[in-house]
Amino acid sequence: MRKQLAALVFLLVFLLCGCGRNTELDDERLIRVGFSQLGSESDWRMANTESMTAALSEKNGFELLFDNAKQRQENQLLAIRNFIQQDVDYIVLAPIMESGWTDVLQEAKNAEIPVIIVDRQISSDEELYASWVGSDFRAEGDRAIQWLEQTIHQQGRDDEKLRILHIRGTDGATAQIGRTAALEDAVRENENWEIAATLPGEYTEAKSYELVRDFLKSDHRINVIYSENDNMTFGAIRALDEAGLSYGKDGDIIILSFDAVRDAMQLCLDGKINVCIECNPLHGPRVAELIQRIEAGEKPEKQTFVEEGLFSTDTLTEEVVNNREY
Ligand code: GZL
Repeated sequence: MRKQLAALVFLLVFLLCGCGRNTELDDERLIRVGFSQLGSESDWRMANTESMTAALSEKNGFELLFDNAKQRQENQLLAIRNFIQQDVDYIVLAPIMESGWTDVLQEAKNAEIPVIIVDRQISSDEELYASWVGSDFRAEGDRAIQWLEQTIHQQGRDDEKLRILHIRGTDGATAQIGRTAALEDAVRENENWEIAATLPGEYTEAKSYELVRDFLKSDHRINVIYSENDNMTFGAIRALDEAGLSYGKDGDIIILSFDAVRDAMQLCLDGKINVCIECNPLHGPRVAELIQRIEAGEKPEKQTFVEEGLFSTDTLTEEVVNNREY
């Protein structure tokens, strides 16, 4: 009788401890994660990669298979299929754009490999991924517009014609969609505002510099630059300097810049950028926690938005800049 009872207890303990996703996983085995990063186009992206690779490290219990797609969606699709072939435990995807993922995510689902989406969103059915973590990009844009409306009002310029140079991020990226929509809606609502030009800067400093330089050859009549990331702002500033135009706190052109990476925050402190709208890249710990929760048998929420703010040249301090993690 005692032997039967002991066997029953052992069986119960064995069954109970197998409640996570990988019941055959013993504690020592590393969780194998395939991470498809879209590229290395900006300071923000480098900070994101650093955060992800630091969190999904061996000392944290992970074996990371990392792939940099160099800004090409086809490379991300190849990487994901490779991760499936290697039978990883999880796939993490930082998608370059929202469309084009359904087939490959269905393949991952068929292989019973959970997928976590990070940063930009995808348009595929949410049943094809376990969870998404990132920013509310429309809210970022609305935050920028609210600051601009308040600033123009405080300067007594409500009745002045505003010509806005819009430097847009990669077409189809959720960040571009949200930030652009906020600006376009604001221009419709403010009859004195107009978009002088929209330049497709693709989030890079080099492309933005070329486009702004060429624009300024034929048109200097702008009061505002709405730049959808800091690296494009750096390129624009280089072109403004070459054209001899003033900008920032004491200049003729107001600059709004998204991301709030350290170099942009320093320019904001120096009065060169009027406002930095924060976009938090430090998703590594959140993704690692999501994976651990799935391992423990939990079903995490489909979406997690990160907290973000805004820093203006009037309120920013040296201490805040020095304490920036990225
Ligand atoms: C935003 C991210 C954008 C950043 C850019 O979450 O997707 O891509 O704003 C980056 O700097 O290149």
